[in-house]
Amino acid sequence: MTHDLTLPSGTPTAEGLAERAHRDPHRPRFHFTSPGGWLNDPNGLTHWNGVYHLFYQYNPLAAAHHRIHWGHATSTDLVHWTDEPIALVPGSDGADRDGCWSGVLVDDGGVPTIVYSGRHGEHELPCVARGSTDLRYWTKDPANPVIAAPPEGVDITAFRDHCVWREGKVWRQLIGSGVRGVGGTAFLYESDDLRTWRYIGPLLTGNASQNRGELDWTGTMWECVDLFGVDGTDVLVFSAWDEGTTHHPLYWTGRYEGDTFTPTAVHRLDYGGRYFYAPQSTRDEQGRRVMFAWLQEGRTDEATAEAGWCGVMSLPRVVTLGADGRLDQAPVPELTELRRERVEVAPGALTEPYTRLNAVRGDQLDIETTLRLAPGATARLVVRETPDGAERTVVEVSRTHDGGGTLLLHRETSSLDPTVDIEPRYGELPLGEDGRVDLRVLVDHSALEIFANGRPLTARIYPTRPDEAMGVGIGADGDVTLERFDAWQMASAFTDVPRPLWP
Ligand code: DQQ
Repeated sequence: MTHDLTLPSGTPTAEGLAERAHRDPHRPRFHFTSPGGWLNDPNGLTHWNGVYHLFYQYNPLAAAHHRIHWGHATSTDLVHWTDEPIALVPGSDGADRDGCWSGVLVDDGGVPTIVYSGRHGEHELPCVARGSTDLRYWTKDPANPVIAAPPEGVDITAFRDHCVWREGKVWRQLIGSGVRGVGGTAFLYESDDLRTWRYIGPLLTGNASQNRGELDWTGTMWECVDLFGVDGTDVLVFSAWDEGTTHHPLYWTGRYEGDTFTPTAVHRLDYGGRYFYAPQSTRDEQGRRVMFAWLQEGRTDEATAEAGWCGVMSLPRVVTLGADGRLDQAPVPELTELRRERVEVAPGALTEPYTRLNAVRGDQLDIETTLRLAPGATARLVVRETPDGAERTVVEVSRTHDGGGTLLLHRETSSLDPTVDIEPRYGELPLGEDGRVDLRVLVDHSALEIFANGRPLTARIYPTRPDEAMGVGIGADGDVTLERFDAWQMASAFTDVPRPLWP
């Protein structure tokens, strides 16, 4: 295989990337990361003959988004991953000369088939590749791109990313886009053979003039559209994008019927916003809806270039429909396999605003707690705290006097490095009976995933003294009862050696 080593001027070279990545204290150890270089969206998610396949947007040459390849890893348990040969490399010329952007994998009568966005210049068009039976080796279709241009007569903001499924005797496909001056959209196509596509029309179009600047703004383009049914409701997930800015993942609930999606409501998918971006899901062989997304960096391009790697894949999540008609999310139960020593805290009232738990320490932790909050009360869980308390990350759950709840992540003191993102993140928290909150916090070096009564908040944190920022504590203002608290050390999911950039 030959690789074009041309990188934009100023991009650090690939030399030592995997070694540098491996040494970085901010690199997670039980979340999937690329061997080095750049990782973004999950692609081609599938559970094929008992094996989970995770493909991902990958640049093995630098920790920068440039001439994106498709990396590939497999797992039988969603916990331990084996690096597989790179699946797609941009062509020396042709439709994907400048990158193999996001897409999906479908089973075409037993032939694994990838539908992806080939990038050429500043544009992306749909391409197809067929795989060997073990999904390791891929042959691009000579007819690529299989759709020559976006729909005629529509002034679009962009055109890329795919959701493809079999419906009766035909294939259907959504391509993410946006109608200039109107809003984000998903264009619907139909095909008999995955190669010749008939344009049907927009499945649904958002209104970009509504809620601009808000946390549920639907943007001017929808990236990575994902349509699926869950527990009797249809869901259309997309990532709201505008003029090069990746805003946040959202989802519509509603009804997909015929050629349209009739929406009921739009919701935030993860309160971390861009830290859980471009999600993709698959229905696994157990019938579960399993979702992954890309945890973007919150440090500068210079810092990531220096680190030799960037981008984290979320933990796999099971998505179900909650009683309130919104999605509930939880890490797959398989992850408990990595739990090691457990520390328990005795139940009782939390009477202090803060108590350091000297028995719990670490930067690889899984914490599960059940709290009961009276009206007006706030409970807090602190992680990654230095002994002097100068750096600490605070997860807060609150109950207002009128019965509402909030989940809030304070990152203002997560790092004393003035160049990293320390903006707080927050969202609405549905409370259980008597103010009950089931809170789970997974800490994996710079990656943080929080689940509060099924609502997720994902983010990144970069303490400047990572070896000291191991402290954990709890506290409350107001009347809070701790009904349960368990913390486990989490084992690493990867062997302790650098991984080859070109497996
Ligand atoms: N990332 C891909 C695109 C997609 C975006 C390029 C979302 O296909 O729209 O790497 O992060």
